[in-house]
Amino acid sequence: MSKHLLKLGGAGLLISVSAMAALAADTVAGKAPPDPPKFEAQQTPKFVTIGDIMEYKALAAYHEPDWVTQQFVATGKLPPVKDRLPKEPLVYKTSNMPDGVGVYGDVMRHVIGGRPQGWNYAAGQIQGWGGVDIGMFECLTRTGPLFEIKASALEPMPNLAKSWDWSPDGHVLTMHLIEGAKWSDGQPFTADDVMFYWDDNIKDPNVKPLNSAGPDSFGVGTTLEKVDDYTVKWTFKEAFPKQYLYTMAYGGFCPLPAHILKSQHPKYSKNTYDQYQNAFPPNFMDFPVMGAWVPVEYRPDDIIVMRRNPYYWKVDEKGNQLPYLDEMTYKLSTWADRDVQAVAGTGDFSNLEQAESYVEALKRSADPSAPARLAFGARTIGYSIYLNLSGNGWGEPDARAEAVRNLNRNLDFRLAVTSALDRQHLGESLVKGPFTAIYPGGLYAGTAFYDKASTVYYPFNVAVAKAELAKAGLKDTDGNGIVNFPADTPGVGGQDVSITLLADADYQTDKSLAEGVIASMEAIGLHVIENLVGGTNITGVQNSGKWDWQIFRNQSELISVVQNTANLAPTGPQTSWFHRAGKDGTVDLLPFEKDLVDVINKFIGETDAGKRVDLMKKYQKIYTENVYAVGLTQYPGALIINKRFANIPAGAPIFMFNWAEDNIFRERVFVPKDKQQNYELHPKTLPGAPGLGNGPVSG
Ligand code: BQZ
Repeated sequence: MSKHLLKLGGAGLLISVSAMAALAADTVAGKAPPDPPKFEAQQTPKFVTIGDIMEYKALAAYHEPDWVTQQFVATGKLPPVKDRLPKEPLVYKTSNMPDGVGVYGDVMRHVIGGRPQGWNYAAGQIQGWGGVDIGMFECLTRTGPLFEIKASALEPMPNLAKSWDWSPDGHVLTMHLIEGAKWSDGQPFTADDVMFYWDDNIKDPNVKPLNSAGPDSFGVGTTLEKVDDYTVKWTFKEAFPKQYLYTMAYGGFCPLPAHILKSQHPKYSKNTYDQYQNAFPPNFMDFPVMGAWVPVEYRPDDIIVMRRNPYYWKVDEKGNQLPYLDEMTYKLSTWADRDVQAVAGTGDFSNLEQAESYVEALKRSADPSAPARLAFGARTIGYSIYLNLSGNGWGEPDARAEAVRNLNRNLDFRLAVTSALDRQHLGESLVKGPFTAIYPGGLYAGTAFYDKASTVYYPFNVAVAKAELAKAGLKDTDGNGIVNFPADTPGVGGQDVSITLLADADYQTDKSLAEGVIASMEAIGLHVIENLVGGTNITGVQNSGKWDWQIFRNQSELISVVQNTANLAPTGPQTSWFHRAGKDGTVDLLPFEKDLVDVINKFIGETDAGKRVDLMKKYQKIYTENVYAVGLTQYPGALIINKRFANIPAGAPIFMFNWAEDNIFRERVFVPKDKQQNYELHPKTLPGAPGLGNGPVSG
């Protein structure tokens, strides 16, 4: 515009300067975001390759805790360890273990804010988060530990899938599963478990696994078939879509035991889908897993106790069967209490992620005699306002909600919302100091694919926000300080604009940010109403689409890009967190969203590193210029671990490709003999037979 005005000459110029001043005052102008404040406390990982960490190899001899040999093997209750392990176990290399080969014993005492609904992860049940599901369910590949992999060698780690080959044209991926591995009840793990997870859970429209992997998460039109007991074959429409190997890690493809679940599935029984989902309540103990620990006891609202898996298929280079820790416990409390107990030493682990607790935690752990150490990682905790962009019925909106969706789909409206936010103040209202950074939205500053020059930031400016609201057709027609829907808006014409804001009641940070957003919107005449939902319900509400706006703690795709890449845009009907298919099964993409989907699909099939970087620059520009979501703040998390634990990798972020409960290889963590405590609740016991009310057994 200004260029236009300048051409007008003398008189025009006079008008133009004041007009420009007036216009400049109220016209939105994107600019480069400010650099995050320097944060010296951040630790750096020791970068390696995957080959430096692990391999699959048969060893000459294997070992286990002496009490297992004496109480279970010698008494014939268990076969010898060598017969419980696969042909070639996964072997962790000593050189990558910070404190070397460990010793058996002790427990890691977690405190969590979630509550278990049951063990049926495949049908979307929650196990309580906080590392419960991450520890129980192993996946085809693994990505948590990739924070320590050199960028030039970055690729998903093999896990249950020990190797894979691409066909020359890149459309077929043949995947080789670990051979001879067993579930924790001794039953064989085979391709049938993988096929049951794919055919009867991911592909079954009536079933939605936890963490929302849907068939489109692996590419529209992708197929999977069994070749033999230890080989499966993927066929993709795209060529070399290596991205999907990341999606096959935690949360995307973590098979559950077909020999336990199949008989409860409606396809193979008289059960309804509801009965299938609820077939394994939390008091169904010794539920078979491929993970290192098995749930043996559950006391509602109190605790989940897990004992070592005698069939765990990973060892160290000395042939010691992992894990080293015999027990894992999860105290059922609150997320805030997790920090308090970890710092106090009554709990052993916490992801310090709620900025409000930082000062106290830092003060307490600064004392040399403090029981826990606290280590900051990169700025990978970030919050956004997600605006529901579905204009074709996702979440069955009423007239008011429909009107809000149409506003959300209006760029001027989104420009008003983003310009009304004083992010500096928002961040400092959580915690003072160099922690929080202004986050415009999109990819995070400090991450691999972030490009400052491609990031558009609309600074805080109330006058601009109000002007943009007016441009979106919103004026306060009844003078009560709240703008009104235009008179011709179906069903709500002339009424005050009111917007619901979904937020997770279990996190102080989510609530603080919601209050900050509500106050900021009130200042420009938008009436925002908080809808706090906690516990196991929030995930359901998020997926239902029954919300206008939500405070969202961003997931890994905005940090790593390569993890869950498909979630970066509505590449499929169910892949986006805030724009899913409406009644007719289609996603009513906005024009710039079509560009985002196109960029992401190109990225998924692109193998050239330089082109991938350029694609992400384009993504960031389109995302931030169009305020696809409204970024709020970004800050580093800190890992709090009790000082008696060894083998904690340096610089492990609490969140990047996955949470620290995965990143630190808990199966390799140990407590030196002289530091071991008597905290185990069921010492020298192993999981018993799967079943309701069962529990741990001693030899
Ligand atoms: C970490 C994590 C391990 C889920 C969950 C929880 C759910 C979300 C998210 C985090 C918790 C802890 O996060 O906050 O520190 O232990 O469990 O799974 O917020 O409500 O749905 O995405 O991971």
